[in-house]
Amino acid sequence: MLEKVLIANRGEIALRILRACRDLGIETVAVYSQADRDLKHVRLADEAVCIGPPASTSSYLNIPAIISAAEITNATAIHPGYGFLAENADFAERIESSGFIFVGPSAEVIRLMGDKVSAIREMRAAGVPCVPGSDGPLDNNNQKNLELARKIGYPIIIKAAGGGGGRGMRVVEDESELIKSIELTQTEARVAFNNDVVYMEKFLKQPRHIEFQVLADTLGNVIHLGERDCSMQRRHQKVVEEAPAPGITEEVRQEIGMRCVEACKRIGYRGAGTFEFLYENGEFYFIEMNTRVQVEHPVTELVTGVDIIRQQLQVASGMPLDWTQDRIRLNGNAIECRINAEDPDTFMPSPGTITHYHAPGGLGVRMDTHIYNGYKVPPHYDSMIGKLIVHGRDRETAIARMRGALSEILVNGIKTNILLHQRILEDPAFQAGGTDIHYLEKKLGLQ
Ligand code: MV4
Repeated sequence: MLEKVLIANRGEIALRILRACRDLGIETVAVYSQADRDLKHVRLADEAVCIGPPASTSSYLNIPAIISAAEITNATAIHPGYGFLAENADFAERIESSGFIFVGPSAEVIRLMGDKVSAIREMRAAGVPCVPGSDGPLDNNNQKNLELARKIGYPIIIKAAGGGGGRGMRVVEDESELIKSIELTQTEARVAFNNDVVYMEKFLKQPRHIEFQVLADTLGNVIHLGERDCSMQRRHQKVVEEAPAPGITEEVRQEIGMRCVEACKRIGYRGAGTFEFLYENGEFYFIEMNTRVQVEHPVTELVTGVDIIRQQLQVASGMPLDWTQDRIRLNGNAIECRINAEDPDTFMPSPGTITHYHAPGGLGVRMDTHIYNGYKVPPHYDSMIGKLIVHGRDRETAIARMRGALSEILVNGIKTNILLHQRILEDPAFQAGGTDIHYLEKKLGLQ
């Protein structure tokens, strides 16, 4: 097993990783910025190292500072969590070349999936269903691009190979805007990602966002843990997630899940990963792969019973997965509400001191958070301060538990989005299940 893990992250996920290490008897090193001295996991870690000023670029994104912290504490491995450097192939490479274990896939695979064009090429070759499109980079042959778009049918979407998560894309409604849109997306991509490669896809108008969780070890074993529905989002920020996705049959789940497993085997994947799909009219279309653990992993943990972070740590040490596919059964439903420190009207971050915090509780209620009475939410980072996750034997039970938990939770001193969650939980379309990716923005626009 790994001896000492450096946690290269902050907030609730740093605490989540620390707890998994503690379960496994692994020593922990916390790294923190000057604004994060009072983080809960910094107190609980065996050792803690300040890696720089509050700005992320000087601390949690500072590769030499993090590697130095691993060196002075004799850490053996580094867990990146999500965000920050989690999908930075150079970070993974420098960790390994410095003699540490990176808790995640190889730098090569991170790079392969980070380039959306090569990711789609691999997935198509593995039999994963993809969006009809250019199947590769667009060249600057206007006639060819016009023909391709006409064949696919408008609207189409131009995406940057270096983009992802909603960055670097442009919808084209008709032929008259195509050439101009390709050039604009290329120019923006050159500036944003230092890579002007773009590709074309059919634009799906009202899809759902459904993603499959996979786990792979270094002995050739790969399993999937079913799917999550993350369609309830605003400006590419997920707000509520659930597992399983409403309306997906066990047969379809196994069909798509096995395609993801095959794709992992093909690319030599290691650790936890997520295949993102758009789902429309009963069809799945792969769009991106995330090579990290995700914020919403707990809903999958609650329906499968698999400790995903523990599996990441075990696989990184060379151990086999604890689970085989035939033992994975989905039990009931889980829902996660992301609790943000934000203004309920403007959605602007609302940092400050939490004067009173009361945690919700009871059977099937889990609160993943680093906050406590008197904790000061710093203004320098993401506004998410915790995740409330519930589990029930069916979706109705899970919804009832979430409504109860939301009515119990108290976060005073700062503004939060708890009221928004209560409104979503009361929404008839949410209660029916299966709303599309535009639903929440439309609902908010009408208020
Ligand atoms: C799309 C799409 C429609 N058609 N691709 C946005 C984030 C990035 N991961 C991919 N995105 C989209 N790609 C095709 N061919 C619509 C979106 C999209 C979206 C996807 C998932 C979750 C929320 C979204 C919000 C707006 C647009």
